[in-house]
Amino acid sequence: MSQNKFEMDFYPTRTGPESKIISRTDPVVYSDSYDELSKEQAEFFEKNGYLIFEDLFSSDEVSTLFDELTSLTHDETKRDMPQFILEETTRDVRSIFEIHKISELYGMLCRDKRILNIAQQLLRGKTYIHQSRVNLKPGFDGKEFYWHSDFETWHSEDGMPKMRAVSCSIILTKNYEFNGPLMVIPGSHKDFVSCSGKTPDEHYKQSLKRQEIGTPDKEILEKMVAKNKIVSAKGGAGSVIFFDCNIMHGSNGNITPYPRSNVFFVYNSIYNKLVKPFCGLDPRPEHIADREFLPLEPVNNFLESS
Ligand code: 6CS
Ligand code: FE
Repeated sequence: MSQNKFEMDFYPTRTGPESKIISRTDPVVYSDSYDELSKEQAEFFEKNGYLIFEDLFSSDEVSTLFDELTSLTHDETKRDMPQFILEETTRDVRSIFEIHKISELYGMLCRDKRILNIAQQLLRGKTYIHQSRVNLKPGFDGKEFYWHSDFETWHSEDGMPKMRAVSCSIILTKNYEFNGPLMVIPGSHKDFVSCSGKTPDEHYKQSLKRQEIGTPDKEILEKMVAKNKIVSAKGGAGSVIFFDCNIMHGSNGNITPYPRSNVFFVYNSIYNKLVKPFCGLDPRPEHIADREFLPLEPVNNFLESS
């Protein structure tokens, strides 16, 4: 029984020792008008759960973003802020959450019409940032992100009712096949993997470094990959990957000298605002899941507006 008296739990998870598949009952693409995305692009996203846009941002724009990121990560005083997640075994910065509030430049970037308009079409209507982060995955020491569905966590630990959110990942340093690019299982967004186990208190303190609870078991993963294979979302700096909130994804560690730094904006529909977490625990902190939001308005170009 969910903790939300008035909210049906359509995707119960972490309710016991069993892991099982629940079919998705939510649409994938909410709009049936084709302005930002062509019909073919919308149909590809509906079927596969992701879309890659090569060179959506120019190399000049990306180097401005990367310079800002470099100054943030080199500022030792920031490293102890709650938004900064360090790698489990080193003091390397693994992620910076709420980057759209910490940095005015990234705050404008998430409103840039080149990406916001795509999110608004996929989700039909106004959106807000549920979560933003930069995953740095530094050279030599960047650790992996094990297979998971973001929605499984956002539903269970943040109280996100339905699958009406999309992630936009902007590549800041080239994602080669060998430095830990995002890997997705195409089509896996149509099955909700209800995970076994129980959410520990303050789970995010562990899961953002290395996630175990809320990950699919191996048998289910093997079946998903046998059916849909794995796609590595490689791309040059400035390319963008949109992926559905429920697609099964992960990324390998990085032992090469090439950092794999991507910024992620999670757009949530204003009609899908968070309720009480379905796991029954207290909501996660606002820098991980925003609960006070203003609908985003698109800007022409993030550089002209910041
Ligand atoms: O818990 C979360 O919200 C974060 N965890 C992962 C592994 N991906 C989504 C998000 O960054
Ligand atoms: Fe994720």
